[in-house]
Amino acid sequence: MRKITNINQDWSFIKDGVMETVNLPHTWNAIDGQGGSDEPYYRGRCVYEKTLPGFEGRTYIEITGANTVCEVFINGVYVGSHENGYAMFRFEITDFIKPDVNTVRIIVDNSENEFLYPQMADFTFYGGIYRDVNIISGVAESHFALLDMSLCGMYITPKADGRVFVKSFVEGGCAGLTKEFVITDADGNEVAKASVDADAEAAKLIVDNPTLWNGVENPYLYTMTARLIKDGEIIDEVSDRFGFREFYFDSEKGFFLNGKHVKMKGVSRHQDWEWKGNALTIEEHKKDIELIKEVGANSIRLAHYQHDEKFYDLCDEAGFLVWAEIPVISNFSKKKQNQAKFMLEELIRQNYNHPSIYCWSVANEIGINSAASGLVKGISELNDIAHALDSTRPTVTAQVTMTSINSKLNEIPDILGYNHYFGWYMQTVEGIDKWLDNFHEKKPHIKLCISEYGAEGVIGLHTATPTQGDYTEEYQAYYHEHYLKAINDRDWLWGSYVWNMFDFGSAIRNEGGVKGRNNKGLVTMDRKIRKDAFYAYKAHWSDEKFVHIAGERFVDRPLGEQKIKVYSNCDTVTLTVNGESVEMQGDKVFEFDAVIKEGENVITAVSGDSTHEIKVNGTDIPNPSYVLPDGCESFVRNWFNESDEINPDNLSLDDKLGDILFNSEVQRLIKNHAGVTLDSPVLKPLGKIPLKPISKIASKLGAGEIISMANGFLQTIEKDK
Ligand code: ADA
Repeated sequence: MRKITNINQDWSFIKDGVMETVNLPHTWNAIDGQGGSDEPYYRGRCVYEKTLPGFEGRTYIEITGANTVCEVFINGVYVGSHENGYAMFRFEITDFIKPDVNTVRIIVDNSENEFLYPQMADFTFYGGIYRDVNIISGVAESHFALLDMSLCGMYITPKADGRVFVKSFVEGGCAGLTKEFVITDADGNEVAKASVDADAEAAKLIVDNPTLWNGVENPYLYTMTARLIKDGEIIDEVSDRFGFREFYFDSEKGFFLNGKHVKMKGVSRHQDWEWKGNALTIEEHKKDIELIKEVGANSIRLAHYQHDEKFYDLCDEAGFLVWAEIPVISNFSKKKQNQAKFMLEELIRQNYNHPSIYCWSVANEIGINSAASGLVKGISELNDIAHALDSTRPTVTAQVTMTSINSKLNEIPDILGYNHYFGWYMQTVEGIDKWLDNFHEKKPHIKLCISEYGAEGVIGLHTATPTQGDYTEEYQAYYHEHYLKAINDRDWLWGSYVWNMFDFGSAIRNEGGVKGRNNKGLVTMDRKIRKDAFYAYKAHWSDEKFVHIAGERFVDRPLGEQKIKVYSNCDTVTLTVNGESVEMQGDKVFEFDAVIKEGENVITAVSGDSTHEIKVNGTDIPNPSYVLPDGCESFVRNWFNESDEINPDNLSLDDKLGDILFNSEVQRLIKNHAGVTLDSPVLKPLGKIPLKPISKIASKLGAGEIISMANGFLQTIEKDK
C-alpha cells in the first residue's frame, strides 16, 4: 500500500555559492520580494539538496509547489523538470534510488523567461520550493494514476439528485483487478458502494437524499474512497472529498446555488504573507480563511494562479465559492501558449473534485496588449480546453477596464469579469455606476461581475478630508462604501471581488511611501490590522454584531467640529464623545457630528453588547507623518482610462510630440525608468509633429484601445506652465 512521507525538513539550500540549512516551505525572496531590500529582488537559479534513505516498492517524489522552473536529480541523475510555479507535480524515482542512501537535488529557477507566465504582473514571483515535498513509496505495481496530473487519479462528478459519476485511471496494468468505490457521509457512515473492473474508466453510484453542499450556509462534504483489489486484497487506496450542488448564472438575475439566489460577496487573495513570501504553513492558510469568514464574504477569487491544494480544501470546508485561475496575465504571447495550456490542465485536473470551485478563469487583463498577435485565438483555445476537461463549470476571464465592451474577448468565456478602478487610477468613483449601466444596456446577454476594484489604504496615512490618490485609509474606506452601494443596487450583477483582501508583495511598486507592496488590502500583509474598509464590508456582509469607530490610527486630529464615522450592522448606535452621548438609527455607516477638544478625547460607540472605544488627540498642528512623503504625490497613474473628456491642463494626444517628450514630468519618468536624459538637439524637430491626425488614423486602423490607453496615461501628467 502506498505510504506518504513528508520530507520538508533539513535541506541544504545553495544560493550564489553560499550554503545554509532550511526547512520547507521556503522562498529566497521573503525579504527582497516585498520591499525589504534596496537591491532588485533575486531572480535566478538556486539549489536544494537532501539525503534520503531507501524506499520500498514503486516510489515517487511529489513537489506541491516550486517557482518557477524546477529540475529534479536523484544521485546526480536527471529525473525530470516542470515549468509551472504554482501546481503540484510528481516524478517516479523507483529506478533512480538505491536501497540505502540517496541524494535528491532540486534546482529551482525564477529568472525571467519569455516562454513562461507570469512575467509581467503586479505581484512578486517569489522563487523557491515554497510548498510541501513528499515521497510516495510502497506503491503497488498497479495503482491509481499518479502521473496524470491529477491529485488522486479520480475525477468525481456529483449531481444534486444524488447520482455520482466517478472516472478513475489505473497505471501499471488492470488485468484481473477490480475497483471498489465507497461513499461515506460527514459522520463516516457508508452511503453508497459500487464495483467495476479495473479497466472500466467510469462508475456510477447513487446517494439517496444527499445533503447538498450549500456554500457558507452548509458546506456539507462527502468522501469517496477508491480501492484497487487483487484476489480479494486491497493493493491501493485513494480518497477525496466532494459535495453535491448545482448552480447557474442568469444575465438578468445573477447567480443561483441549489435553486436559491446568492450574490457573490467576494474578496481576492494572493498567497503571500509579510516576510514569509509565498512559503506558508497550514496555520497561515487557516488565518486567511478566518479573516475572510469574519468579513462576511461568501466567495474568493484565488488570484492570479493556482493556490495551495490545502487552501482549496479549506474553502470546501468553509463553503466559499471559489474562482480559480491560471497566471495568463497582462501580456499575451504565442510563445507562452504551450505553457498556458499545460497550466490550465494542471489546475483543472488537480482541483476537479473541489465543490468550492465554480469556475475556471483562463486569463486576467489579457487585453492590455489588445494588438498582440493571436490573442483572440489563443484565449479561445484555452477556453475550449477548460470545457473539454470539465463540462460542469463555466469559464471566465477578468478583463482590463479599457477592453472595449464590444471586444471579441468578451464573447469567449461563459461568464465575464471586468477589473475597474474608477475613483483610483482614473475618473471618480461614480464612473463605476455609469460604466455598469452602459454595459448592461449594450450587452444584456453577458453574465457579468466586477472581478477587481480597490484603492490603496496605507495604515500610516490619514486625513479629515479624504481625496482620490491620497493613499489614506479614509479615502480607501470612502471608495469601498461607494462600490458596495453600486454593487448592491444592481441585482443583475452576479458578484464582485474586492482587490484585495490582504496587502501583498509587488516588487515593482514604490508608492504611498511603501516600497515593494500593493496596499489595496482590507487587512495588512502581516494579517494583524483590519483597516477601516474591512469594517465597511463587515457591516454589509456579516451577521456577527459589532460596532467600529473609523480612524483608530488617525490619532492627531484637527480641533473643533468633526465627523466621526462608525461602521456597524446594528440598527442603533450610541456615540459618546468626552462624556456626551448621541444615539443614532442608521444603516451600516453612521456619521456623527462631534467636537474635538485640545488634548485627549475619549470616543466610545455602543450598540447592545458591542462596544468600541478609541482615544484621539486634538491638536492644531496636524501630524506631518500622516502625509505622503515628498515625491509620492503624483504616483497614482495607470494606463487604464476610458474618459473621452480631455483636461486641457494636462497632456494628451492632442499635443505635439515635442511638448510631450520635453515635458518636465515626462523627462523625469524617462530618466527614472530608462536612465537616460532626452536633451539631444537631434530630437528638436520632433517638437513640431502634431499627434492628433496620427492617433485618428491609428484609431481607424483598429488601435483605438491603445490610443485611449495612451491618452489616459498622458492625462495624468500636468502640462508645464
Ligand atoms: C490589475 C491587476 C492586479 C492588481 C491591480 C492593481 O488590475 O489585475 O493584479 O495588482 O491591477 O492593484 O493595480
